Amino acid sequence: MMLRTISHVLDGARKGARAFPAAALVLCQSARADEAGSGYATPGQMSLLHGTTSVAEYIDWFHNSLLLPIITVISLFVLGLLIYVIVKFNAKANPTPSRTTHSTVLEVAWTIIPVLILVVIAIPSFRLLTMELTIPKPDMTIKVTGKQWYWSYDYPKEEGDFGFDSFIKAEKDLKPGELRLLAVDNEAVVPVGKIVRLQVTAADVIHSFVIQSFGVRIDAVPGRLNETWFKAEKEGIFYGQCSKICGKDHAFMPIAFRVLSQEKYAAWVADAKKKFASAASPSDHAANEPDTAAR
Ligand SMILES: [Cu+2]
Repeated sequence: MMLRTISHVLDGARKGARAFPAAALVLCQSARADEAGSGYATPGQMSLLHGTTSVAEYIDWFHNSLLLPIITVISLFVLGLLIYVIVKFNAKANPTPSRTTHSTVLEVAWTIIPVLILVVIAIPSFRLLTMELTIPKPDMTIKVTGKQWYWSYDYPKEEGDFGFDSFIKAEKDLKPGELRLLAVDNEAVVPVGKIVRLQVTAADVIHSFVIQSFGVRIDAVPGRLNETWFKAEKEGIFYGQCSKICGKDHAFMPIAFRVLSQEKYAAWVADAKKKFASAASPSDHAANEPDTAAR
């Protein structure tokens, strides 16, 4: 009951915070610059990538509207205290210092207030964790395998039964509009508005599968199948990167997910079944890996 009341208050604060014209928030908003469906950082961007799933939007709100204002107020408060002490209590201004060692009121206050702040942060934080960890009934599943240094995607029987490797595109192969260090030869493709369950693992060392715009961050651990999910609300191309130092080409194993309408997705699956059917297993073409082609 109390939790519900607090979460109502937070919802109100959330709406209020959206309209609150604090400088920091304005900065974040303008940096985002309405890049519809852009799943990558733009020059001069501040703050997080704009989310395209409910989880990513919640992360956005949690950071921009709750954590950022709290840390700003705390930092300014501490700065104010420091300046006050420096001016008011330096040896010149205050030659005979007070001998006070205890103040019950102060001690209770500096214990209780931080606890309350942490509780305010903890409630939406746990709610976010619940959103991330409770996987709704999926419409489809994709298996993602992190490898040194590329990703493999496997679409199970229900989705066409094929798999492929996804390598970074070398700079010389980039077509106009493709992004250096983010474009890949084979993008993973998913339909818009569908709940996609990701099963993430690794073949060699620990990697981490991260797509900021989807609010997805999960470790890829050899011998373990981790699960997460997302439901992309708009079409477009969304990029991510490996986020666990995994060896020399850690920085050159981008993740690219293309979100398409249901019809376009079906057409892609039909194509992909033919294109990737010849490879018995995705890792079979490991022989022609463009290993360090990125540089
Ligand atoms: Cu990696």
